[in-house]
Amino acid sequence: MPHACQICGGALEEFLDLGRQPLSDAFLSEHDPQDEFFYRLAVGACSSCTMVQLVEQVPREKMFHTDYPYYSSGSSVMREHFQQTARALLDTAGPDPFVVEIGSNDGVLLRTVHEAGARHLGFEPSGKVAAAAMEHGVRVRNEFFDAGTAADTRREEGAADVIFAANTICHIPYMRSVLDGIRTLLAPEGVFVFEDPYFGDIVAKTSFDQIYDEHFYFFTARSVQAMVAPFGLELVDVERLPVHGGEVRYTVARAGARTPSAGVAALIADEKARGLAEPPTLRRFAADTARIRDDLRTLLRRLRDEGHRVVGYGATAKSATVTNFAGIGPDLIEFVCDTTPAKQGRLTPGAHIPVRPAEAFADPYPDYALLFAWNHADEITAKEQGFRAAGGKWIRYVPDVHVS
Ligand code: JHZ
Ligand code: SAH
Ligand code: ZN
Repeated sequence: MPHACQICGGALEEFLDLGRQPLSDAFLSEHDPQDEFFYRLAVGACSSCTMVQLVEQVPREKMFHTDYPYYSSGSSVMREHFQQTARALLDTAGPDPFVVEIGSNDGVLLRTVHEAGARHLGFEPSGKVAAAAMEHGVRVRNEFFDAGTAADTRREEGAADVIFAANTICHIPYMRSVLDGIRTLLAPEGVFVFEDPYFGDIVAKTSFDQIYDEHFYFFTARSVQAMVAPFGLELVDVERLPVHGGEVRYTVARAGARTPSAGVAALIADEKARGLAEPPTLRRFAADTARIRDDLRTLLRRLRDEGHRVVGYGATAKSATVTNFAGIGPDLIEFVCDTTPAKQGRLTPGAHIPVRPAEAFADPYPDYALLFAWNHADEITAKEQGFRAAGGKWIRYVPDVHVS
């Protein structure tokens, strides 16, 4: 039996197997690295609605819980991005809007909405990041958004004029429940705006590390349009974004409420012309992924054998896929530095590489740094100019393995 598409029930055609993987954000205590949860990380495309998705689901409570360690405010570029996004959402909404965010994390976006005095509510199941938002005065419901909690909110607080989500909708396998909830909560003229990594960019850059437990769906304009239609919703605008390696911001409204922009049809036409979710493209993506894994492993082994010091930069969720797929452990990477207190002093999932504070990077500088947080390259290379000045070299693996 082939696996079934979580959107339409069609047959999934598996095109990439990244092997046995741990939870990407489960950083282990140095004393107790046992008892890790593993699952098979594989991706397929639906032969009917084209949605690209994982073939196995990890239960949501295993990923998103009190100690979830990703804090959105850890990047200055992302803070700025969400401040601008919040202002744009408020500018285009009518008077006295009610703004709801799904996956509000540490309040990186809703802080600006709150400071503007607007009514708002965040849904955030992960306890500590939710508490960080509340400390800034942001209103948060410490719950998963789904059909049930959306209906509660509609009853208690009325309809939402704007429902926003960043890097969250693609994390939710139970999409029919979510879209049912959107249909219930959204005001008649309201908009549902969400942004997530774009499968078109993932293929163009062979950024296979965007594939991990939390990233369940890999959206295209075509698959999103098909996904929302059965719920009386319509894709009315798309905007490409440079953040996180290339994303698309999708604007969805009730069917007939707004005229779709020309950009929607143009992006879908471009995806069809590229054969984006079609077998030849997906086979090439899988082959490119295997080549990058082999090149990276070969390079790291050579550097070790030549006696060079190599450290990782950014204990990203993405790096779990790279290290575990390529067999990169503490024998090849001395440690990974990261600014997040919740990750420091721990071991990376599966690969068990120690995570050290950012200050460890220059103490003293290594010969090479493997840039796991490649999506923040501009921000990081700007602040780490001393590394290059000291003769250090960056190793990148997106879109291919190279040293600079
Ligand atoms: P970053 C997470 O992915 C998980 P990750 C999640 N699934 C998702 O979709 C995205 O976020 C949004 C550190 N850092 O943003 C902070 C430095 O140390 O690439 C972070 O731990 N120094 C929700 O984890 C990590 O790197 C720096 O200067 O792949 C970056 O993680 C900067 C800028 C970051 O997301
Ligand atoms: N929007 C932020 C956070 C992304 S991290 C940003 O773009 O940086 C994804 C967040 O979604 C996590 O904090 C996680 O706890 C939350 N999340 C996961 N499933 C959710 C659901 N069903 N409803 C609301 N939030 C959810
Ligand atoms: Zn489908």
